[in-house]
Amino acid sequence: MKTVLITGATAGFGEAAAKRFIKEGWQVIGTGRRAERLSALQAELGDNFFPLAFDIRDFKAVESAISSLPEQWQKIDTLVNNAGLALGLNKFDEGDISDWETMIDTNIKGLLYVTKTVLAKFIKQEQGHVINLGSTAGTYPYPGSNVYGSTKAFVNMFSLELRADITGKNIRVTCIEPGYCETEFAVVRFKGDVDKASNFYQGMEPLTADDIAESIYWSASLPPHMNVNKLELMPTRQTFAGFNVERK
Ligand code: NDP
Ligand code: 8X3
Repeated sequence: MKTVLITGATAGFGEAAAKRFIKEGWQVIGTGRRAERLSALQAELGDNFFPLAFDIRDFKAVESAISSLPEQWQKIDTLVNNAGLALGLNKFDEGDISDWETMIDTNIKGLLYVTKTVLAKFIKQEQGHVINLGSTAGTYPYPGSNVYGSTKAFVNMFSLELRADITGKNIRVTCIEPGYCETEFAVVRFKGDVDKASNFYQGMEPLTADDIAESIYWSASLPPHMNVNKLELMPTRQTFAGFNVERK
């Protein structure tokens, strides 16, 4: 039986992906800070789901959680680096420094910490797959995306850099880069303002967590000689920001 470790399984893409992999007969290690949500998922999904609560911003916590896995959960085939967040939609000059730090610590440093820890297993096993959640925000700018979009540009690029570094080690690296998708993402971004979050997606039929779970599972389930380098997905009603021209 194959095992996938999914960071951020307490909501959104991570939770949907956990359900998708379980349905296909995989073992799933689901992580996140909200231990009670992980326990609820275990109750729903059964013994093939293993809850592992830790904060990805804390390297020691990452190492200790992953090394504490019971024997039958130690071999990991696929890592889904999904945990992440945006905070605020302010223009850069009105941005909040602690929000920037949280996004950088989570989306960049946390992702690196988990990758380093699990990659050591992949290198020993001579097999593995890292699937990162980048974003269209890492490729196309929009007002208010500044630091968030830049953290995702890091993820998009790091995915290619990692693949270059581990060539020949039989390890796959994929970056999934979605556009607007309605999860708890906007509720977190707007700091609990549920109305503002749902207005963000009004009338444009955003992607769903299940859509993204499908793309994650598809990338993971391809024959081992196939590597999806990157996969960019958008709702049909979303296109590119385009250039903004200010006329005198
Ligand atoms: P959600 O807010 O629904 O879920 C985010 C998950 O990340 C939660 O499970 C949360 O768990 C976890 N997480 C956040 N911070 C930490 C932390 N410090 N330590 C551990 N886990 C953490 O968002 P989505 O499912 O929409 O987003 C998932 C990923 O996809 C993110 O990286 C996001 O940037 C990216 N993305 C989202 C898009 C969208 O439009 N929704 C589009 C493109 C990319 P907990 O709070 O329990 O710790
Ligand atoms: C999330 C997509 O466009 O809301 O990464 O920033 S967007």
